[in-house]
Amino acid sequence: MSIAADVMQVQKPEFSLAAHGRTLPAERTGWLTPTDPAIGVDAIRRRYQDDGYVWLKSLLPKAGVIDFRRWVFEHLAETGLVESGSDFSLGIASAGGFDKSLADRRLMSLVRSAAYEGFCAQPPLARFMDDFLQGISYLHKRKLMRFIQPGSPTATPAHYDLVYLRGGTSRLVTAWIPIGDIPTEMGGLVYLEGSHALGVKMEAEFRAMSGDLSPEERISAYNSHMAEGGWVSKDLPDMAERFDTRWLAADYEAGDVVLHSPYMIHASTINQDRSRRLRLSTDIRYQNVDDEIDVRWNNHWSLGDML
Ligand SMILES: O=C(O)CCC(=O)C(=O)O
Repeated sequence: MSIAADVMQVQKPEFSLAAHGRTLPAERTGWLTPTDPAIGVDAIRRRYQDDGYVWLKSLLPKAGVIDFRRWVFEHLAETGLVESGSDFSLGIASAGGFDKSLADRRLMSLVRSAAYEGFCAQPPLARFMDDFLQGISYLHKRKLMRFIQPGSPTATPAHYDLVYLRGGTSRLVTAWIPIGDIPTEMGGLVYLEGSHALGVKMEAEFRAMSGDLSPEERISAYNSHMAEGGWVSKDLPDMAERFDTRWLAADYEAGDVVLHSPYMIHASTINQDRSRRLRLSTDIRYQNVDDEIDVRWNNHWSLGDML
């Protein structure tokens, strides 16, 4: 689909975006604006600053992304997660149950693998991030990869990322990378339109009232001033109403990369894919190497690491 055609896409009538038992009303839902990387890095940076995100179409070679998807599901197959005998690059979920504890252990191995390291450090992305950050880009070691089963209630509540990374610079950039196509019905990220300004305000309010906290607590997402363990809210329709704005969704394709500001509020919706595809994505964080680094992120992701 061309980028111009993407802009024209309309709400698919057969399903509604949903999360945490609530459906997003059409009038509170919109679409992300796609960006062609060919507009150049200065224009991309301007869009990122204006909108709090930039959805870069086909930044990465699609074949490499699909190949990595295949590799991940091959290594999760033993857990019963993927339909046996299917093409692993499709990532079709098995109809029966799977061994969640084994899958969690495998996932922790996969995020420590050379293959994943290579995927995240692939030259088109690394070079782009150097240009984007106007210096040498630093990729945080703690990197997350997530799979979401079709029909599962799992959805990421609304939050902004700085809450988890308050121990260094605020000049951070998150790259959210779909590993395979993630059309809206598969529950990709949704962004609260214009919310990077809200995140800045919330952060200033938090700083103003955090004088009673110890330095460790002040940078922890789980301090006593944070509602619901650092989440802003699980009620996405209520947030859109409260701030009189919309949640922006997209039909992401393999090869796309979305960059978002650490103040931009985002969430995910549930995976409702009728063809039972697993949603697979990674979210990784960059900054300029010369800015202060939050040392708590100098280790690989571990489940329950409270970061
Ligand atoms: O993929 C998800 O569900 C959440 C990702 C996220 O919160 C992020 O990229 O910052």
